[in-house]
Amino acid sequence: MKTTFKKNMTALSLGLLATFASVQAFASQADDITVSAPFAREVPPGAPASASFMTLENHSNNSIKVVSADSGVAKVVELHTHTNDNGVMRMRKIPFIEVPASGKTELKPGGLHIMLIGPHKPLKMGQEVTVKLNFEDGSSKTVSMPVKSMKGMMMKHKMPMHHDMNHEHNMEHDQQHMH
Ligand SMILES: [Cu+2]
Repeated sequence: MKTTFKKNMTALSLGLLATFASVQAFASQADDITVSAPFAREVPPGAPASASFMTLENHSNNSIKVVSADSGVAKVVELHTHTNDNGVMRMRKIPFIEVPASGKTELKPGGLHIMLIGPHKPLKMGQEVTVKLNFEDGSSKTVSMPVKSMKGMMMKHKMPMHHDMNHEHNMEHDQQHMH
């Protein structure tokens, strides 16, 4: 269906093309991704890093990769995942975060996340920060999100429902919980 539409488009004037391009005809990967429930983790002064979490939903029939991210709040921004190394949670940098065709990828504590290394200032609950997601096709999406405290979430971690929130981010960096 898309192919037919594109063929027809070539017959149209450049002016029309420009008009359509801004809508749906040549949807970028950024247009095909919606972001829900984004937030960044509150960190105290001097903390080596924070992280951003969100759910990415892909509305296209092709898988889409986030290949990098930027943010004004930290010196370095990396895509990370956690691995369980004989019971020790470690995180490592990964080259991309993939969102399957017509599927969802959840970035959450203990799993995939966007690492905000070297925050320029403490991230305080109630602040709003932005993180820019860069996709494989060169398009990007700027996501605005609140800063949230994870202390409440951490305290619930003995409940089975919240099992996957056990593992704080900085375990590899400092081998201890932040609070
Ligand atoms: Cu990390």
